[in-house]
Amino acid sequence: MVPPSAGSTLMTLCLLGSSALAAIVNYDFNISWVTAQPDGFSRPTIGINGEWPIPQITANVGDRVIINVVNGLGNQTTSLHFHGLYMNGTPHMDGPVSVTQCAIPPGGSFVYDFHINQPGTYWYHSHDSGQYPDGLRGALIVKDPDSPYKDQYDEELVLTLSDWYHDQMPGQLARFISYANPTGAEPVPKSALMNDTQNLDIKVEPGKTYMFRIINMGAFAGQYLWFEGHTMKIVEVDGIYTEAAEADMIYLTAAQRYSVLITTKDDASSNFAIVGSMDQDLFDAVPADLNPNVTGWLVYSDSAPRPTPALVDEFEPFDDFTLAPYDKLPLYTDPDYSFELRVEMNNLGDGANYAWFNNITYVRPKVNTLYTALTSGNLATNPAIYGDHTNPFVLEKDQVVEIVLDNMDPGKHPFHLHGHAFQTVARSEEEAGDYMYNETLPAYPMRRDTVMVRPNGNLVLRFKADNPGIWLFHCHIEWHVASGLIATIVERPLDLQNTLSLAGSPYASPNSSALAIPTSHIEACTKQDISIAGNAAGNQDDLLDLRGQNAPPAPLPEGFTAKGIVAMTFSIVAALLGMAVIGWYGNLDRKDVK
Ligand SMILES: *[C@@H]1O[C@H](CO)[C@@H](O)[C@H](O)[C@H]1NC(C)=O
Ligand SMILES: *[C@@H]1O[C@H](CO)[C@@H](O)[C@H](O)[C@H]1NC(C)=O
Ligand SMILES: *[C@@H]1O[C@H](CO)[C@@H](O)[C@H](O)[C@H]1NC(C)=O
Ligand SMILES: *[C@@H]1O[C@H](CO)[C@@H](O)[C@H](O)[C@H]1NC(C)=O
Ligand SMILES: *[C@@H]1O[C@H](CO)[C@@H](O)[C@H](O)[C@H]1NC(C)=O
Ligand SMILES: *[C@@H]1O[C@H](CO)[C@@H](O)[C@H](O)[C@H]1NC(C)=O
Ligand SMILES: *[C@@H]1O[C@H](CO)[C@@H](O)[C@H](O)[C@H]1NC(C)=O
Ligand SMILES: [Cu+2]
Repeated sequence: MVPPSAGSTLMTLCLLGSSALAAIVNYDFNISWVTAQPDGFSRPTIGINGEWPIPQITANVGDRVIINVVNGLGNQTTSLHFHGLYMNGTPHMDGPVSVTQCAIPPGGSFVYDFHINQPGTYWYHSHDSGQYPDGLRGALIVKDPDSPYKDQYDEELVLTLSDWYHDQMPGQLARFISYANPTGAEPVPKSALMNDTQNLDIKVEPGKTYMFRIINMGAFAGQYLWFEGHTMKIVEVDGIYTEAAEADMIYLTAAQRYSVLITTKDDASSNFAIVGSMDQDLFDAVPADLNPNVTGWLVYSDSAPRPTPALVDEFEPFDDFTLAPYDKLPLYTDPDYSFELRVEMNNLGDGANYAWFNNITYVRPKVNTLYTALTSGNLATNPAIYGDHTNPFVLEKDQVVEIVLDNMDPGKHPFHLHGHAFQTVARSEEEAGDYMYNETLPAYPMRRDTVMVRPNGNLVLRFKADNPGIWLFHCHIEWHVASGLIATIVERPLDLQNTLSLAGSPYASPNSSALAIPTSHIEACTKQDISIAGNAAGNQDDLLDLRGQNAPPAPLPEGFTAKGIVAMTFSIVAALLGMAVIGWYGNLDRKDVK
C-alpha cells in the first residue's frame, strides 16, 4: 500500500563492517498522471506521488535502495531503469522491459531492491515503450564522503537539462514508425528545459565553489551548456571521477552527465546567464518557431537584472575524449572478444523506417532475456536461444570485450551500455567510415556509460566482463530505441543461473543461497500471461526451435529502394497489408504483420 502523498523517505541505519555506515533508503513511488506546464503549455505528464518533477533518488555509496513501485497510470504499463548503476549481483533490478523484467501492468506493484557501490551522478527513467519523455525521468545522486574533490567545493547542486514535447509518446511513436514517415524523421521537441522549468534562478553567494551535477535527461536532443563569465572544472563524467579539466562550454548527449566545479565571483553586483542550447544538427527540419535555447541565471543579487544571454556564433564544446579517469585505469589491451556493430537505418516492407545493428532491428522477445538465460541450462551460452531479432552477444568471465561501432548513418547517436562504464578507446571524425586498426590508443582512456558517435564515423569501446547480467547496448535517442537500435549483451549466463533463482518454479537455482527473483517480478509476468521460461519464442521443450518468435515486418519487396518507396508507399502498403491502425503498443512489439 502506498499512501497517495507518500513522498517520504524512511532511512534505516545499520552498521556495516566497523567504519562504513550503510543505510537502507526506502522510496514508495505511485506512478500516475498529473498535469504539468514546464514551458507554459499544460499537458498530461507522468508524475510520482501526484507530483512532477518527480523526486530525486538520493543515496550514499554503500547504501541499499528499496523502491516500492505502484503503477497508478491506469492505461499504460511502466518500469524503472537506474541509468549508469552497475546492478552488480542484482541484474534483475535493471529495469528494461522484456530484458530483465515484465512491464508493470496498470494497478500492479513492483519492488526494486539493490545496493549502490559507486559514487556519482545518475538518473532514473522508464524503460518501457518509449515512455520516459512523457515525464518519467529524474535525477539519481550517489553521494561520496570520500570524493577526491570533496575539499574543493562548498555546496553541490543538481541541474538537469531536457528536451520537451507537447504531444504524448504513444501517438508520436505511432506516427514516427509509420509508412507516412518513410524517412524516419524524428519529432522535434517543442522546447528545452533546465531543471524541468525555464528561466531558472540559481541563488549563489560570492566567493564560493559549487559542484553542479548536470544531467541531460532528454529524449533526443544533445545540449550545449555554458555559464557566462564563469569557467567550469570537470571532475566527473557518468559516475567516473576525472582528472580536473577546464571548460567554457560542454556538450551533453541525451543521457550523459557531468559534474563541474564553478567558483563564484568575489562581488555580488551582477547576475550571469546560464544557457542550454539544443543541438539542431539532430533535427531533420527546424520549425520556424522553435527556440532551441533555455536560459537560467546565477543569481548573486535579486535586485540586479538578469541579463539576456549573448549570442554564441559557433559551438565549440569541450572534447570529452581528452579526459582521463582519476583512477588511471590503464587501457584494456588485447581484447579477448571483439565484435562490430554496424548502424544502419532503412525501410521495411511496412514502409516505415527502422534502425539496425548488423542488419538486425531489435524486436522484444516473448520471454525476458534474463529469464531465458535462467531457464535454459547449458544452452544459455548459445546466442541462438535469445532469438533472431535481439542481437545477442554472449560474454565469458573476465573477457576484455571490444565493441567496434561503425555508424553508416549520417546522424549523431549517443550509445549507452547498461551494467558497465566502458573505456572510450577511439572515436573518429565525421565521414571516417569503418574503423581502421592503426590508431595510437590512449594509455588511460576516459570511461563513461554514454558516448556519441559522429555522422558516418566510428567508435571503439572496451570493458571487462566482470558483471554477470543481461545488459542492453543501445542508442539513447528514444526514437531509435523504438526503431530497434539495440543489442543484447548476455554476460556470463551460467553464473546468473548460480546466483539468481526463479524460486518456486521448476527452474529454481540449485544454489540454495541464490537470490530469489521477487514475487512482484514474477507476478508482473503471470498477470499478463507472459511466460517466465523458455527461449525467445517461449518454447521450453526445444530451446533451439524459435518458431513463433516476435519478428519485424518483412523486408522491402525486391527492387524497392527507400527513396522510391516514398512515392509509392501510401497505395502499395495500404493495399499490401490492408493495414488497420496498428495500436502503438503492438507497433512497438512489432508482431509480424505478414
Ligand atoms: C496511485 O495513484 C492513483 C492516481 O492518483 C490512485 O488512483 C491510486 O489509488 C494510487 N494507488 C495507491 C496504491 O496509492
Ligand atoms: C492515458 O491517460 C492519460 C491521462 O488521462 C491521457 O492523457 C492519455 O491520453 C491516455 N493514454 C492512452 C494511450 O490511453
Ligand atoms: C533543481 O531541482 C531540484 C529538485 O527539483 C532541486 O533540488 C535543485 O536544487 C534544483 N537545482 C537548482 C540548481 O536550482
Ligand atoms: C539560441 O542560442 C544560439 C547561441 O547563442 C543563437 O545562435 C540562437 O540565435 C538562439 N536562438 C534563439 C531563438 O534565441
Ligand atoms: C538483411 O536482412 C534481410 C531480412 O532479414 C535479408 O533479406 C537480407 O538478405 C539481409 N542482408 C544481409 C546483407 O545480411
Ligand atoms: C589508417 O590507415 C588508413 C589506410 O591505410 C588510412 O587511410 C588512415 O588515415 C589511417 N588512420 C590513422 C588514424 O592513421
Ligand atoms: C549462490 O548464490 C549466492 C548469492 O547470489 C552467491 O553469493 C554464491 O556465490 C552462489 N554460489 C555458487 C556456488 O555459485
Ligand atoms: Cu540514435
